[in-house]
Amino acid sequence: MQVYLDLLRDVITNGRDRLDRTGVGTRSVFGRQLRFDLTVGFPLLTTKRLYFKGVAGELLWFLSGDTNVNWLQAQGIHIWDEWATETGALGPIYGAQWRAWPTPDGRLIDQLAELVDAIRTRPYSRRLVVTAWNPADLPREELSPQDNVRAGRMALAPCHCLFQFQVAEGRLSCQLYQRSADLFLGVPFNIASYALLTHLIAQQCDLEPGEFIHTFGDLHLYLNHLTPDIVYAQLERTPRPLPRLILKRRPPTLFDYDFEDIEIQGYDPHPAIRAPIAV
Ligand code: THF
Repeated sequence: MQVYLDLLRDVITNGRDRLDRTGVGTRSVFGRQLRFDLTVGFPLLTTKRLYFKGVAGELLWFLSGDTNVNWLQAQGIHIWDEWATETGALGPIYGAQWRAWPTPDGRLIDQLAELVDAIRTRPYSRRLVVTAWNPADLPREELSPQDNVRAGRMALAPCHCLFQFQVAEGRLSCQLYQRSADLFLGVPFNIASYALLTHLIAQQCDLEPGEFIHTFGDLHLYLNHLTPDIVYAQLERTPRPLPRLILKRRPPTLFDYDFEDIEIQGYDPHPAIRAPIAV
């Protein structure tokens, strides 16, 4: 994960300081890309301990189509609390768009079920795309997440908004377009999440994982992360060998995975680094 540390330095050196919706302020660049070869190890950050249970739990929650934080909270995962209403609702965010995209004629499109079917039956396809960017459900930027949810809109516009797969020589690769990326807190999470998703879909389609390609729009460091004990502390650390992902069972469908099916082996990270999240 040296490439992650290089990207931190890139944003520090080349970024422009900008205001943002949250009011915290960021240093940001526009347009970058990281590539991870999933055959050499699982891309879980080693220069700080990453909360993998949170990564896996969030992905299982997206895959189930759920958009309410109650299930996450019951698992002890609190990464979505800040944006939810009193009832735990987040509006039609990722889970809803992935599994139940509403059409004008009243149908619901299960993009992920259709994706798995397409990979199996038309592996040469160049249309293996899933999008969470549904303009009809986007929040109004001047309102709070909770007020948007109360009005039936998403709490937050999708950050990781579109992804595409490619099959070549029995390997499944995934490329993500992330329009807005919090490099210190969110990006390590997002890398692990899409790498895990690629492993799960590959298993379901009798393929081996290939590459994960992470393409960024606005890539930023929040200014309150640019401190000696947060970003600069991480830059002092030396990356360690990558862990491996073991899938212990092959469930009947992509939607039947459980925490116990997913195991990380050989993860020996530097200690966690706490940082405030911009809401
Ligand atoms: N908003 C911001 N500002 N950054 C994000 O990364 C982000 N997301 C999701 C939605 N809005 C965002 C939420 N995902 C953490 C990680 C991912 C999140 C939100 C929060 C976080 O705080 N991680 C801590 C550990 C948390 C814990 O142990 O409970 C960490 O140190 O990694 C990106 O998609």
